[in-house]
Amino acid sequence: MLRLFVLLCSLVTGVLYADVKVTDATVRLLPPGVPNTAAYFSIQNHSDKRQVLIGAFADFVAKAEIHNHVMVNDMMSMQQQSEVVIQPGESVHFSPGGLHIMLFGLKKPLTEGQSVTISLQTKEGKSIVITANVARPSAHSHH
Ligand SMILES: [Cu+2]
Repeated sequence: MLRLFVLLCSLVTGVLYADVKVTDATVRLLPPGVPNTAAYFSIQNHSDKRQVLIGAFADFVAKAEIHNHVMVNDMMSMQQQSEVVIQPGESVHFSPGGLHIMLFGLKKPLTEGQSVTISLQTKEGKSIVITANVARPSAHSHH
């Protein structure tokens, strides 16, 4: 049983390079016709160097950006982030209402349970490739 669980997890969540690990990667499934969506995951830095995310790429959308929700004049709005720093030994959570990968302009409709690939660019010029599972918002609860 445990082995099956581990296998399923590694299929659904993501991978990594070196000492950076991505887990619980999901892309929100929205109603047909909604052009933009978002990706969420947790990223853990097991290395002894800080990791700096500076951008994202996904071939199934026109454009991907790192976003955060911020308060501007008492209004919650989203802003693109030029850097997200993950200190050695720390984790950063991308989750609804906070950091997310904004996915603009879906090239074709997503389906529930589909796997999609997103890569995160680091300041060092590396790509962290994530396999994310397409899921309905209600199917995935976050802290
Ligand atoms: Cu956004």
